[in-house]
Amino acid sequence: ATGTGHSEYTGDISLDTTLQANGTFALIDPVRGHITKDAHNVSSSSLNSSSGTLFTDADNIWGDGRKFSTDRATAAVDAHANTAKTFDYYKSTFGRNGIKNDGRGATVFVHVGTNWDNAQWSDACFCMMTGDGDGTTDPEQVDLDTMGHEMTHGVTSATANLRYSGESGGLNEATSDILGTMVEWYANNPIDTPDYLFSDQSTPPWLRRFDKPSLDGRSADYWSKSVGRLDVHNSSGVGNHWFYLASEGSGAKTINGVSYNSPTYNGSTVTGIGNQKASAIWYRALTVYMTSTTDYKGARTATLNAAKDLYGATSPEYATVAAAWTGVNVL
Ligand code: ASN
Ligand code: ZN
Ligand code: CA
Repeated sequence: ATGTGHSEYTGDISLDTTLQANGTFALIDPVRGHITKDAHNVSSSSLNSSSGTLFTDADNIWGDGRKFSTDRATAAVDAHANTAKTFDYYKSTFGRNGIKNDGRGATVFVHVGTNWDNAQWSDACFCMMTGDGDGTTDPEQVDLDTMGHEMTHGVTSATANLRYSGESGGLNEATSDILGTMVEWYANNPIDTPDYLFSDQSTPPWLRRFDKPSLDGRSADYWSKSVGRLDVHNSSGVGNHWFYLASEGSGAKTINGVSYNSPTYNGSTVTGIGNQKASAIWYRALTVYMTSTTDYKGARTATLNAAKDLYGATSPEYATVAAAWTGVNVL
């Protein structure tokens, strides 16, 4: 069935739902297979796939469009639709049929924990868990780039399986930030407009950014031999900065009303190839060349191999991949 959702972050949208035998509609996506449940504030560490309750509704019109809504279905509208958008991004861009490329849909939980200002993917329950934000400035963690980020953790687990510590952990996080942000570019929603800011809607003004990751006060702009000792959400800065440079090039630029200014190591200059090509190169590197122990030096090799496959070793795309890594001090 096709319902109507009054979402928090993307206005009024259509929702793929299922009419059940008892005459009520449920947040079961019949096309992509994911289902969306209320965790009823159970904590992330206590959840499993059979926890919580499936969202159901009599008239197939869901939510009230408000952040911090008292209507518990509102966060579910965004979570359900943005999971569908992520599925569609992978299918139409890369021909990937779901997280494991086997058509199986995940379980999506909203209202996890109490004032849990986070979201995560779990391989164990094949589920995404989203919290309600901090209760003051950060609303429910169900916006497009966040859902794209968490679902991409599942894709990474099913492919390169980058170990979640050290430099491979930074690459794992960068993969989720990069491809999660590409879901936002794919959706091209006029309210949640595409940008190079991560979690800008649910953690305003943003949680991380790609042009100069160190602006968050924690993330690395460049590789150094100690970068793998940072938290994985900060060593990811090297990969995120590579993605911005490869996509848009070095220097200052305003895109969709947001100003960026991306520095490079040793003043090297990079000419951008656009984020579609840069992300296609990353995805091929992730799914064909990276392994659980790939580090930043290995990522340079993996993306160069991917660029060679896709565009040729003498292409401008190949040259940009190399220049962008040099720009983040991965040599
Ligand atoms: N939102 C975080 C992430 O996906 C949650 C975590 O660190 N487990 O990386
Ligand atoms: Zn993550
Ligand atoms: Ca964003």
